[in-house]
Amino acid sequence: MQAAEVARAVLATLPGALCVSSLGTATSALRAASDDGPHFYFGAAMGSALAGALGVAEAVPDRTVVALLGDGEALMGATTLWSVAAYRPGNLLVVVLADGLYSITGGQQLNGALRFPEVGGVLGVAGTRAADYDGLCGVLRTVDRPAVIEALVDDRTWPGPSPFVDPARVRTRFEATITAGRESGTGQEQL
Ligand SMILES: Cc1ncc(C[n+]2csc(CCOP(=O)(O)OP(=O)(O)O)c2C)c(N)n1
Repeated sequence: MQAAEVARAVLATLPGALCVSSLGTATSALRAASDDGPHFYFGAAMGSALAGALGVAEAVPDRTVVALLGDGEALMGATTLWSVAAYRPGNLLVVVLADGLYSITGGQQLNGALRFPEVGGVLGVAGTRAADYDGLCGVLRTVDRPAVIEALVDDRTWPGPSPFVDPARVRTRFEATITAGRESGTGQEQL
């Protein structure tokens, strides 16, 4: 899969989800797949995106929350998986773009295998892998929550839009989306 296909699978399968993307490819992919929709894009703060998503999941328990993470990011912020295991938010899905590289800084290789599903299993968090678009859609529909999913990215086509975002604009749009969902009662169908 390409990173943008992973993001498209998330949006197609969970159309009302609140998405949080990590810096780099994940943010570019989510922007590409959603036509720069009002998601929570991290443009920096490597290692923080899962903590951010966990906070959103706790603050907005009636919406599905998806953390779309680069694999370098996921490793750097991996300790948050222990918090996910402790709080067990039933609305949180973690999707790791598993390409084995720190792409945005020049394609350096990550050390060793990722093993997020196995780590999830040890912690009591559902964990699985998906190698193609249809498989990923099926997993997103059916996996227990919280879950950590490794999505295989073996086509490293750059998604397109810049991963550098205006944090104030990101926050304002994201908050407005949550408020609008509360007022209209939409976005809750996916729980
Ligand atoms: C604490 C910290 N260390 C290093 C960096 C430099 N850096 C920015 S993005 C990145 C790679 C992120 O890797 P991954 O999450 O796999 O995303 P991708 O490169 O594929 O977009 C690195 C090392 C940083 N921003 N912050």
